[in-house]
Amino acid sequence: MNQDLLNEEEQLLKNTVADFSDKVLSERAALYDESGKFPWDNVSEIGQLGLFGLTIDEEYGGSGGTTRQLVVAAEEIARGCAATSVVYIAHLSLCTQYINMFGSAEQKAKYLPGLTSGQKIGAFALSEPGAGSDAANLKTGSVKTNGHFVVNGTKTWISNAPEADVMVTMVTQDSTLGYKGIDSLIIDGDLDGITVNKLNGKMGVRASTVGEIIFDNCHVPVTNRMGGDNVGFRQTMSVLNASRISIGAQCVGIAQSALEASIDYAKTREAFGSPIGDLQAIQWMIADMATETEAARQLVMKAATLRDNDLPFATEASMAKLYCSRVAMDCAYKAVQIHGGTGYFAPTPVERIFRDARVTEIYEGTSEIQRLVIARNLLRD
Ligand code: COS
Repeated sequence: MNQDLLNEEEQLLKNTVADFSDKVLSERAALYDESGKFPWDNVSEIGQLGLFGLTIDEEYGGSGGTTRQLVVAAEEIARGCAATSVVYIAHLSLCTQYINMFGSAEQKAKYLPGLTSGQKIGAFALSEPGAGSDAANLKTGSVKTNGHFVVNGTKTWISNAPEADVMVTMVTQDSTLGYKGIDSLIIDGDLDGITVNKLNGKMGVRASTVGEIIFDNCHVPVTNRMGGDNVGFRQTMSVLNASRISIGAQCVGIAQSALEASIDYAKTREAFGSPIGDLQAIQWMIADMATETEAARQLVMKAATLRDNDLPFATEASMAKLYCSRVAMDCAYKAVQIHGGTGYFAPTPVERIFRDARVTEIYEGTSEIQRLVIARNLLRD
């Protein structure tokens, strides 16, 4: 055990990913932010490090490991490049993990090896123009016919969609049944009847490409449905519960990068005859950022440790997502304040971090949805 309360394996992983983050990801982050291009080289190197296999069964090409290890990796990736961490989490914690948790042996054997190596890119298609927070209200329809589900409808704001080879997609056989009519299908991105339009104009995490997916009489083999009738929504909620821990870790990485940039700047920038770090106003901001970031990290670790021990963790996962996204925003805000005019201009890292942090309060369940989940769980018990 060490100062970070990580065991030997976790610390080794942290050191490896931190080194990659410092030497590779953070060096490329500004350029990717500017270009908005999908970070193929980062993805390929993450694959070579074996990080796409974390928490996925070794039998299917994964590297096994714990949720704690996954959050250690996700935090470090996000510290170097928040956009790359979005690609990572959408691919691993949503798409790959969904198949790992709910796919049949045949589905896992077919899809997981490509996803865990990073040779195939995964996406998770739940949101629709009329169904974001109210996920059960989705309308993308599927009609079973001759060994296929014929899928029609539109998904939107789907991370990784423009590059995706595999899309775990939620559809309904009968929208009047609400959440009970929902199925989850594994859809190959190259099937006929799929059009993906890249969505431009994102405020932050710009290298994490996002798309609208239009299904027009897309024939998906019935063997690509995960589980039986009426289970898709509950499966989806379980996957989101787990993935919210990864998003919490991503927020801690963003907050940590804001803190580190602020400490560096406070040591070198001079005002009133000495480094601004000598000023109490700056010291207090740095102290608050460090305290909040550490508290956020421990909340993520608690949720991860509960999951690793097969204990209920959904409430803590939502608490982690809610609190850590707030901390990411707060630290990004203070980091820009500490940098003053410099921090308001690209390409200072904090200008980018400020924009990157904002979406964490929105995707994978808004802060309002996290509060709803936490309160419902507390009031039900
Ligand atoms: N974990 C496990 N099961 C859950 C769950 C959770 N967090 N939330 C709901 N369920 C289950 C319920 O237990 C219920 O199953 P049973 O009938 O077997 O008990 C079923 O799902 C329906 O639940 P509920 O009636 O609560 O559904 P609602 O439509 O009222 O609300 C919320 C569900 C709002 C919690 C859900 O729609 C949600 O999480 N929305 C946000 C979705 C999201 O994160 N979108 C972002 C897109 S991905 S980037």
